[in-house]
Amino acid sequence: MTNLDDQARAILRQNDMGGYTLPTHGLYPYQWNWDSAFAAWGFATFDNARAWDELDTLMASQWESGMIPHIIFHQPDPGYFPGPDVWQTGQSPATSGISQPPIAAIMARLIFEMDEDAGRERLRALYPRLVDWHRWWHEVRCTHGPAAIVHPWESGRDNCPDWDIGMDGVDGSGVGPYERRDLGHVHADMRPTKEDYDRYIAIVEFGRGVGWNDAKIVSDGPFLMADPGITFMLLRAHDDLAVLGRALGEDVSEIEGWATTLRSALPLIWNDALNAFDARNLRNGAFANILGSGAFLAYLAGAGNPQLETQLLRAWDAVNYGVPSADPETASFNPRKYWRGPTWPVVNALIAIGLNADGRSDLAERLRAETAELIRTHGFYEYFDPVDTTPCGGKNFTWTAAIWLTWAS
Ligand code: 9WN
Repeated sequence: MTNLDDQARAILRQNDMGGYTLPTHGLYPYQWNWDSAFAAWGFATFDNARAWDELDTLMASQWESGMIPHIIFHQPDPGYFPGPDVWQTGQSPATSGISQPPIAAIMARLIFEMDEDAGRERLRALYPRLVDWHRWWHEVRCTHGPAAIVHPWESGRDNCPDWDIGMDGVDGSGVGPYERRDLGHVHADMRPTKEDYDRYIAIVEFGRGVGWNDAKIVSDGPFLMADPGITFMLLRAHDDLAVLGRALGEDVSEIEGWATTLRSALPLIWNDALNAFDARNLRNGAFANILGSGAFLAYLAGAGNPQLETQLLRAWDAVNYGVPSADPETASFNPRKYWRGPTWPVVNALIAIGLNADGRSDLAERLRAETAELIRTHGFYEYFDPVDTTPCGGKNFTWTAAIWLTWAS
């Protein structure tokens, strides 16, 4: 047991609001979808029951459609914009109107396999909600083949260059005055620009205007892009959900069918010109033509290949610590700007799980060691400059603490 282990556990406890965990106090004062799934994995290293509680509170926010929203606004907090008054989804508890990377089944499998006896009944209770969420992704968001996102926030990699071509088509000029709250917590140089925010809010206003009708948002919304990151996480999550279903004695043929269909769509997000998986604007078919860290989540879904490895090593070798969120050898790279270059411990962990499964334990170990050094040097920050290690974003961050306990230490 090291002092850092103690600190990581203390961060999970401090951010625990009683059944759900905040990403960090101040900057993110609500429950976020994929943050919560990582938190559950972290809790499982020292409190198995609390891990399942975290997944329960997350899945309890499920909409009738099956969607699990990206934010659950359990208690009002003026410290975050846009809050429930902007989203106006009519849910109870209040939630946002979009989703986030579907990693809950991936984490549920990891947690279940840490203690199957303790987890079996907890999993049994959760399983139908996971299936309904995956069905929502398949029926609502995989109609073009790969997984589509209707807002950059759904990707979890908010303002990465992958989305620039889609955001170009969003008109943010009609958005009324609003006050951002993130800039009171973190320096503007590290955060998305005002132009980005105007467009983010314009997309929210569209969803609100159509009463959060899924079909209308997909057919007519201002933004629709295929996300390689979510596609690979969903594919892995389908496979893991099928494993969990079999452990419970369930018929998993429907889930296996979703996975087969999604896997057959992967050629649609392979960009020959880039020699990598790439985001795609589903309104006109154009590729983003930019290498983002979402591409490397291919390993998580068993979809790595030699060309992708060449690209991974090129981007990774161009920095010093961790896989960069955007290609360091392009003009848009910025090592401290949100998702436009920095490295995220959680993304590194997912890539490493994939690399290990692909037989590249040497690369997985390199990624672990680099991530651990960032955390050891600076503490549990949200993300880091991959060139000079500068810690960025929120501190005492839940998912960084969780990743330390489960993978990086
Ligand atoms: C919008 C909570 C979330 C993460 C995302 C990260 C950031 C929110 C924001 O924080 O997004 O969802 O306001 O910037 O990009 O991945 O889940 O930690």
